[in-house]
Amino acid sequence: MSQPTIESILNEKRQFPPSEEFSKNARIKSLEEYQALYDQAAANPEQFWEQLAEKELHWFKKWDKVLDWQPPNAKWFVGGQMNISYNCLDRHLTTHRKNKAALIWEGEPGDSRTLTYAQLHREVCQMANVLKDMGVKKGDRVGIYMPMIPEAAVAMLACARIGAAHTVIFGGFSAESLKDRLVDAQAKLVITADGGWRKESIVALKEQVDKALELGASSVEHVLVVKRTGQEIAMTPDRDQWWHELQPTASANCPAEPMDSEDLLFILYTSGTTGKPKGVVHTTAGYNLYTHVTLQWTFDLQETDVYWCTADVGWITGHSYIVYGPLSNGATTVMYEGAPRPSNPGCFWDVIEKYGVTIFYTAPTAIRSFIKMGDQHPNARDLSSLRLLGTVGEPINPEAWIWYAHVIGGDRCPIVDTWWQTETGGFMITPLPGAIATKPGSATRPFPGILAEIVDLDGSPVPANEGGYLVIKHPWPGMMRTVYGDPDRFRRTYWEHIAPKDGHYLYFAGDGARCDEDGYFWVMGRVDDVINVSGHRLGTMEIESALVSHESVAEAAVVGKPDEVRGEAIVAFLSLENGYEPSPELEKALKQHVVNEIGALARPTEIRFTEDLPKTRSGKIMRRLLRNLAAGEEIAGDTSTLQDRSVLDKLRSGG
Ligand code: 6R9
Repeated sequence: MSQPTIESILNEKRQFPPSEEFSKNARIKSLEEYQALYDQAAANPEQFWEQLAEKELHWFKKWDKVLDWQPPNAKWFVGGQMNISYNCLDRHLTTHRKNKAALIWEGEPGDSRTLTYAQLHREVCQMANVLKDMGVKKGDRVGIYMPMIPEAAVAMLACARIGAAHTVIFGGFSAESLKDRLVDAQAKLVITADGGWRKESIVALKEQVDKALELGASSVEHVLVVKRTGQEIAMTPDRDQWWHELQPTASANCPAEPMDSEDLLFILYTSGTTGKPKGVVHTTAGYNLYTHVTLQWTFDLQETDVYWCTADVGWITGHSYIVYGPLSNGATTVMYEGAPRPSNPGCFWDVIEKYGVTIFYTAPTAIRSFIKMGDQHPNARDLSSLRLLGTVGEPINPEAWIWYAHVIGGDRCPIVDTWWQTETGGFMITPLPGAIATKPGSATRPFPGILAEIVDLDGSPVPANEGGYLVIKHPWPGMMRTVYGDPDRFRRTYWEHIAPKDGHYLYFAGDGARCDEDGYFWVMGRVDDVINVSGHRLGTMEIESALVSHESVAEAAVVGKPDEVRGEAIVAFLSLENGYEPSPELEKALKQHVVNEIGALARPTEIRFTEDLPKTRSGKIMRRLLRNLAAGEEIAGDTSTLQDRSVLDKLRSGG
């Protein structure tokens, strides 16, 4: 099995057109139909989105203006009022969907729950009322630190319902990371659970919240705790409340607050190129419309589909495509608390068989780990309910794509490889499965309304098949609006790397890509200091800051190296303070230190001690060389700017 290298992807020429059967029943049935939508949207994006906003969503008040674009600040549906929780719940209750399954949940220990639209609406209203009673008001921020249980979705929708912005923090983050995010967002309340399942063990979530508050998350006044794992936890009187004690008496009547289109919906923190994660800001109406339409067309949603996205709600994929996109469409969305592990390698396939999942959406890293676990697990289950597959998070190597299509999809299901980001809100480059022939390893063509291009640093388009920077030329409704509390960073990070072209601002995604002669995009990966481990974005600077905060570390440089299953693995090069010597114990302690500072997802795979790091004459660490070293490759390119060549020689010889 190999990683997507330039060679393997350049040599990939296979094409998979949709079957006639699939296209015939699809929402968008042909390349011509896609092209017509694309052309119409490109000619007049505002009109394109306006028509969809009218047709697809409920509005309390119509907008005055579709787009107000003062680069880099976009406002969509200015003057309009709506509520995404209303669009996800209330409007389905007057239809045949009232008693349709909204959320099917499968727990790690084998328990399960199904909530119909009416039941989900009821719980959301109850939690919204509890939040109000606990002092949460429109405009406040609420932290959500939860396992994958229905209450995570209930909490998000309850916040949206009363106009409080949520910031979901992935349950794998440490107390320290949780604290940083709660402080940055100035969260007033945190919704958590006693614990969550991680494979066979329990993660003590509430304990982490207690620690985060001790560490200085002083804006937090109250904590609402859902009982999940049942272990003994500390409850601070007046500050902490149990959900199961408040729910029974909470009123199920809570009308959705009319929100302005551009009111803050949520903040989601993501890694960037500095040590401090950025709070990506998404607002109400544009995000609702964008996730709604992209899901409907890309996953060709039909009324009877059972749709399962395996992401965690702590990431953007969970926000857009477990909770908001599916529910806004009135679909049935599956949520699974477990994870494949040696003792239960077939658990995903059991879920598909048990619920008759028709659409399955997962990540390349998961696919590669299934390949390792063996075909016997999926082969022993009935996967014939599946009709469409998706992937997201990193480039998929053609070999994994082919395996997915064959072993999981039975050569019958189209694969949608969706390229997008926390910042984009929803899918940007993706096949529409009834219309676009797929090529393994390519996310294919831009979604209608998305004007994507590959350019050089001056913003000039590069010729077909040449590598360059992936940019977007026109605003779209789901785009991030700013970095929370730091508009300057927003401008610098996304809008100033590439020069504006002919007065047009270009959104810089941070990815390198090429576009082939058929207009298909091939995303190659990050071009900045962000690495992608198992589909999770991590800033190398974040991990370096964590390492140098340890007393023994003088200097640290972190790079990614290719990894068969995870895509990239974390390698840290360290020099130590005087008085410290490299040892296996210190290595272990340093790895644990990173886990404490950031979370288990950032644990370095490898630590290499060195006397000095290779630097340029101006003192910049030459990461390019370290990447070569970590991968065991020849040092590529120019090394003439290196300050001291002997550093490199020592590193090569392992010293
Ligand atoms: C949705 C999500 C975004 C980064 C992005 C890119 C990589 C995501 C991809 C892909 C190639 C795909 N990425 N999908 N690369 N093909 N289909 O993953 O958001 O966590 O913000 O990561 O992930 O490098 O820039 P996020």
